[in-house]
Amino acid sequence: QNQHPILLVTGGAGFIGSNFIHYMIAKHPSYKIINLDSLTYAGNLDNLRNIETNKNYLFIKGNICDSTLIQTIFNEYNPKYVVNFAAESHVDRSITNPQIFLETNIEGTQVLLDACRHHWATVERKLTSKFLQVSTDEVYGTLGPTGYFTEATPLAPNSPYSASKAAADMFVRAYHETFGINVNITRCSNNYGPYHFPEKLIPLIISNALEDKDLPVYGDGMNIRDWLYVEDHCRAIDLVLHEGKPGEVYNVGGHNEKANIEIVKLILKELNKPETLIKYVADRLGHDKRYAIDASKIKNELGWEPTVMFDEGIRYTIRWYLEHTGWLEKVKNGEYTEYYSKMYTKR
Ligand code: NAD
Ligand code: TDX
Repeated sequence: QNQHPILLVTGGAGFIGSNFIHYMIAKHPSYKIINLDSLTYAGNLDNLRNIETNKNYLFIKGNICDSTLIQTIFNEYNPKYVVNFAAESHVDRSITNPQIFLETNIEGTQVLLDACRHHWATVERKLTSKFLQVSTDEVYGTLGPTGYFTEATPLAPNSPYSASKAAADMFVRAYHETFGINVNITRCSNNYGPYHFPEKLIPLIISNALEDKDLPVYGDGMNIRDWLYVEDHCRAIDLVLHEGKPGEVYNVGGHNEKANIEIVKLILKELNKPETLIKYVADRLGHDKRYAIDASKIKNELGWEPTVMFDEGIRYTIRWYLEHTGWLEKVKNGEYTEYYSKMYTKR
């Protein structure tokens, strides 16, 4: 077990989870990685094609809310580490259908925590095993024109998505305080990079611009997000998993604040497409104005800093999409087309 630690990754077929599995397989060749994913619309095994046959990798299709399945996996594989990415992750979908966000994001997290509680009951396991919850800066709510979220910022979620992530964070905290299991929570800002599903701003804009379709910009386009290249996030998770202090929360961010409209114009410029494609549309309900992360704790305690500059990361990402038009076309299947027309027609 110590020589070949078992890492259970949930939601590993999604955007960040699949990038994380690629990262960990290369970084820790002695680890056995189990990817548990229910393959919702956002789960895509094409993200993992080149490692499918790796002997250190196993995929299990299943739901994190299924406590019987989770117990079976724990009994059979005895994971040392659990990293929970599995979630409903899109704010707009949480506005149209909040219920599934409660189920997956809150109940699912609690089911995983319960398995850890039962399987890591000895003092030794409490010290050597870890549950890492991949959370988000959105749990802190929204900022005015200045200031940053620190780990001490009170939670004030504004969307059903962020409310469900905040509730899950509270369960993680409670299981640490009450049952003594070793946990960390990471709260990261907006990620971008390969395998990002085209319901999210950056891949949606790239995908529409390539087809010369309207580029929907919510409100005045002046909402600000702090963008981080996905591999920098994966490196932060790896570091917190191995070196994070028990029970601690770590913010992760790019120090890279950009207004949405800036991003859209930059993508248009890179693709040599006209700004006339931009279409200002009705704003998102409860739209958070600005996110910005103070990542000094993870820098001072664990030595983590972002390494990919935005200009470089976004160019690489655009090139990736240009070189993976087959991947993009495949994910824009029936479900996506239906979602897209519901979301954007007459908006
Ligand atoms: P994603 O939507 O691309 O992927 C989610 C994955 O979870 C999919 O593969 C999906 O099939 C799987 N899944 C959903 N419900 C499940 C269930 N009940 N059981 C098992 N698997 C299930 O999301 P993402 O953007 O990769 O985000 C991953 C995690 O990181 C989420 O927890 C999200 O809250 C968090 N996060 C995301 C960002 C971001 O910018 N994307 C930033 C900070 C934090
Ligand atoms: O078509 C669009 N037009 C638009 O103007 C879309 C999809 C988005 N936007 C705006 C809304 C946001 O201000 O762009 C910004 C980014 O939107 P999203 O890509 O939907 O991301 P966001 O809502 O910021 O949330 C993301 O970052 C934090 C992830 O989806 C979350 O899972 C993560 O927790």
